[in-house]
Amino acid sequence: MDLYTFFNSSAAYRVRIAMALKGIAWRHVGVNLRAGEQNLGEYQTRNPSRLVPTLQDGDRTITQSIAIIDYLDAKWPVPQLIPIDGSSRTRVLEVALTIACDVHPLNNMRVQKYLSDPLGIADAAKAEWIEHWLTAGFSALEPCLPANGGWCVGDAPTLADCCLVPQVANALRVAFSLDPFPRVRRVYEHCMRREAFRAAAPSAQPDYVSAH
Ligand SMILES: N[C@@H](CCC(=O)N[C@@H](CS)C(=O)NCC(=O)O)C(=O)O
Repeated sequence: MDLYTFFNSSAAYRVRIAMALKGIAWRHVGVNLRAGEQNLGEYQTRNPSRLVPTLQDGDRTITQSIAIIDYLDAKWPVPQLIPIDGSSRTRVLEVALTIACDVHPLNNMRVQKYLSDPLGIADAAKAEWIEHWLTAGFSALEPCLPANGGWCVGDAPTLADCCLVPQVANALRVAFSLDPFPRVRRVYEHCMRREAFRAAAPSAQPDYVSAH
């Protein structure tokens, strides 16, 4: 199974966590977003959104990190990352979609680029933009998370944790303060104690380079 990934893509990071939690072996196929490889012919045909990740499983090509994790859950149900039913399913999806729909897209690379050119937004104003949407997103998440740490929902990792950890990692990369969000910080720290989350981290990837 091939995962088209980039070390600091947080959407790919979600899938890497899911694969590590399930113990699935996969082959790393690097798509260098900084070099614009997502826009090149071969990759664009595979993923017309020109975004990573893409999962290739035999003749199945799957895009969208949450659809990929849902696919993995169906094929390797242990551990189940999207609960089948009940209130925990709803809460897992609430947390995951707050991140994947309401926070992450606003600060994505192509959005940043568009703010610069053609809109001509200066770097300082772009930094404000990022801070603003991170604050809005984490403010929405904070009351949904457990007060005393642990996993986002229930007593095992789920899709919600797969989404939360990469978003926090992104925030820390731009020196965003988690001080107003103690629940977010506690869940993040709890997740990072588990080897699967560390193995999926940007710094553990073969294409990792340390410059931002
Ligand atoms: N909704 C998509 C988002 C994918 C996405 O935005 N990927 C980013 C990296 S985290 C990307 O490829 N960005 C390239 C660009 O902005 O040109 C998913 O969940 O898979």
